[in-house]
Amino acid sequence: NKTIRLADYKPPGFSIPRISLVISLDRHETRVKATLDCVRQDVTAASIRLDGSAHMRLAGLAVDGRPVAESLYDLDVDGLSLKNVPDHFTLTIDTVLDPAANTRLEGLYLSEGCFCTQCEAEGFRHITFFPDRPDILSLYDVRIEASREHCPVLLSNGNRVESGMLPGGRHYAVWRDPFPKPCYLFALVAGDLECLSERFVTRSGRPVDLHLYAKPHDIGQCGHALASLKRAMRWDEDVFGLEYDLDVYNIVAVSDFNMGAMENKSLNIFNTKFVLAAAETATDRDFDNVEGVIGHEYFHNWTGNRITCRDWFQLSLKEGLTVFRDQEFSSDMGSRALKRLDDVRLLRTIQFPEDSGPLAHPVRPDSYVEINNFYTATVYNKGAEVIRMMRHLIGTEAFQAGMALYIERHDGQAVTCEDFVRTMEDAGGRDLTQFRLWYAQSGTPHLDIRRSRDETGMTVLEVVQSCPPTPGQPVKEPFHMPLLMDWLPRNASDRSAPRLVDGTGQRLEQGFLLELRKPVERFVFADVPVDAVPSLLRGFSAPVILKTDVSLDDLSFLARHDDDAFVRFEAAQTLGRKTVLDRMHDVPVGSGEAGQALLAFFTHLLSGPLEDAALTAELLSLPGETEIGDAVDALDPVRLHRAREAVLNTLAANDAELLQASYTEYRDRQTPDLSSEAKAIRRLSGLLLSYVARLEGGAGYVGEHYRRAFTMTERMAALVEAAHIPDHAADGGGGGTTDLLDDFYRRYEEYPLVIDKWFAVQAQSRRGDTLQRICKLKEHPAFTLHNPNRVRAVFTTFSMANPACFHTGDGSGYELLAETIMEVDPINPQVAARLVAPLGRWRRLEPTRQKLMRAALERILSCKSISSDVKELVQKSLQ
Ligand code: B3K
Ligand code: ZN
Repeated sequence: NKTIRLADYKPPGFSIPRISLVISLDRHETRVKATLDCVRQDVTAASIRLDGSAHMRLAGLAVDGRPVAESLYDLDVDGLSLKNVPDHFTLTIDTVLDPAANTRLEGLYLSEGCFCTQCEAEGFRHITFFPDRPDILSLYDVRIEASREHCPVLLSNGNRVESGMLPGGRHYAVWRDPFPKPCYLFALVAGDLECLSERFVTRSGRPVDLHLYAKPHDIGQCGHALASLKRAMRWDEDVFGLEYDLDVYNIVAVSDFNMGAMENKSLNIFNTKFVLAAAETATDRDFDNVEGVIGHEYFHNWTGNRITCRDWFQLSLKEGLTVFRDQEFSSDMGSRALKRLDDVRLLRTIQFPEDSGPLAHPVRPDSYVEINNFYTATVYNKGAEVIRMMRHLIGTEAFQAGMALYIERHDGQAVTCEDFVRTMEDAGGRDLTQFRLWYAQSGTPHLDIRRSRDETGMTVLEVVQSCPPTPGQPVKEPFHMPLLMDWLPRNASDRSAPRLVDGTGQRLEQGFLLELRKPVERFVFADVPVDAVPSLLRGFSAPVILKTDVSLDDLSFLARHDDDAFVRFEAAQTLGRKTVLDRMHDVPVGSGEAGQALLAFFTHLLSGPLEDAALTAELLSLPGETEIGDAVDALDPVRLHRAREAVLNTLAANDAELLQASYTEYRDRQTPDLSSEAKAIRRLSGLLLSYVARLEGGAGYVGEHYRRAFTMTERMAALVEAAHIPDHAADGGGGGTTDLLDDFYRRYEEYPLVIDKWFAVQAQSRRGDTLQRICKLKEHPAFTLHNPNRVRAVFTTFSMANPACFHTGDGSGYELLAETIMEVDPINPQVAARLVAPLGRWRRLEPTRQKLMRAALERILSCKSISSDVKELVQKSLQ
């Protein structure tokens, strides 16, 4: 298992301007004939190297039509080298594959009888021998042959240029893609699928046929995805001036898929989870996720496909940028403020822990063993934050001009993150030399901000930045970053206008945009009212961990009055965080200062008119255990869990009547539609239910909520609560775990995505016997280790979203996860590797759990046939 390094990058020795594929599909014996037009680029390259894999058989090799003697090529487990080739030649390669045996879901495989492919990052090498790297762009011509009965639909990239019948009940279709593309964007689908179609007319008047393919029983749930696609196409034209470039856009939904979706040129392949959505079977969040992922894959057509990555170290070039684009899209389609809070939460619960643990890596990694292990929250979500910070620093207008310049300069090329930053630098007329450290340095920076008054009455803000060591990077250089802030007068009628008189920054509409560059920066303001409260890191302007000297009193003020949703939310979260930590150190909620402030804030929120239901739901939520635990040394997660539970119970009891009244009010105001108002009301009533469920008679509310549910959002809100209630505590009114879970299962047996939810709520349960129940779920007839969604529903949920259960004191949670990883690994190494991260968190834990967790990792490592995917992560986790 070799380490690949960015420093070793070399341009390809040969280009392959054209490739033609003839693929004759068969479940067990698919034949692929590849014809490659090869042109020497590097005169010193004597031989051509083609990547391959042990999962296919080489059945023929010819140069310019003449079979190559065995002595003239070297075949090994991961490819073949062909010596003494001419400057320009045609290479013909025959391979034979067994798609039905492909459980790795990489390359060509079967999902419920439908042939499909996944080639990013390095799946194409499992289909034919090829220099499998993103900087080789080729024109594809693809002929697919298959049984007419089993595969009436035959799809590949580009346009269908021919089709017809073949003897023996078979037929064929020929697809030609007019755009050169890297092989990771190749795709093929063949199966018995139904289709939902629409037409989109681009702003320059070109009609595009949109087709969404799914299994016949799923097609009724595809409308929202198709409508989302149209919105995404229009949005990219309106916001970035980017138009779709082909006559057809196909999306196929399959149940067995390693990731969310894949942006193959004009033939996106999706996990059904991000396509199917109907109010009875999908939650509001599912609807939003479908829209976001449909948008994401569509936006890749420009940022990813037309302009692609030179090598996989540049993955964030397309992923960070495309996540940024999909976030903007979702913000424009729904609520910008709420979308930002969701994105911040994801960063804090997944990316920050990654960045402070053994798997920390820069947005542009310098080395990898398995590239699939680098499709991470750091590359994707921190990558998007890096783009957003650039926009803050150069300004929105310059950023938009930079995007246009990027497309103009690099369309049709395979480029680097450096190329992107240089374009932004040119467009903004700014030097981003220091800013580039965001691509190279890992770790989450910490900001410590203090305010003071100097002798002349000026207000001084001192900002100290630091970044803890991460693997391979013991010492960090300071980052260049935007800190958006403002001064909030205590008295709303105060008309004073603070001015920045010293320090780099400018006054914008949303506040002061301060620029940090040095380890310590001082900003001096004039005309700041004495009692003004600093509103810091507005909109979460940089992905940092913030520490301030803002008092509890000021936090209470910000939580009530700030006009920036993030700052408001963060002030409330800080009160919550402090209260939970106090409680963990045995300070009763009602007697600690933070606790008192939190209780008062809750009462204030619940007794006033609730202006914005969705934001109120956010303000009434406590930060999660993972997020709070991330700041605790020698953590005992069970102790933290109990403390947080105690705080929640106290909050519920303290405002029992108000909660019950608000809950009933909002429950009764629910309507089954998908308007943002209806969604906000469902969100708040679900949150309120989680509090009233803690009160005397709570199970009754839960049962009632479940029975009255019109939408999956309501039903799930109830089911999540029901799953926490131990059997014996149910009130007989049918609010208990077993009744509702059984009912749910019976109702939705035919809907795998809903059954995933059924598995997940149980894996997330606070019940004391959850671990035993998970072991039983593993034996359930509907459970399978072969379907990634199902594996994640149980094991990602349990290990990432149920700390108290995962971290049981005897280490049995760790063992269960380790065992599962070892079982999944031979089936699907990518899915197995994605389960490893929680076991890498041992350094944060108290000594006993540290030992137990390390033992679980050692156990995996001692397993003889472990994949390189899992091995890389386990080894790093142990370091
Ligand atoms: N680009 C794909 C991810 C492919 C994952 C390969 N292991 C999905 C996306 O980011 O759009
Ligand atoms: Zn992507």
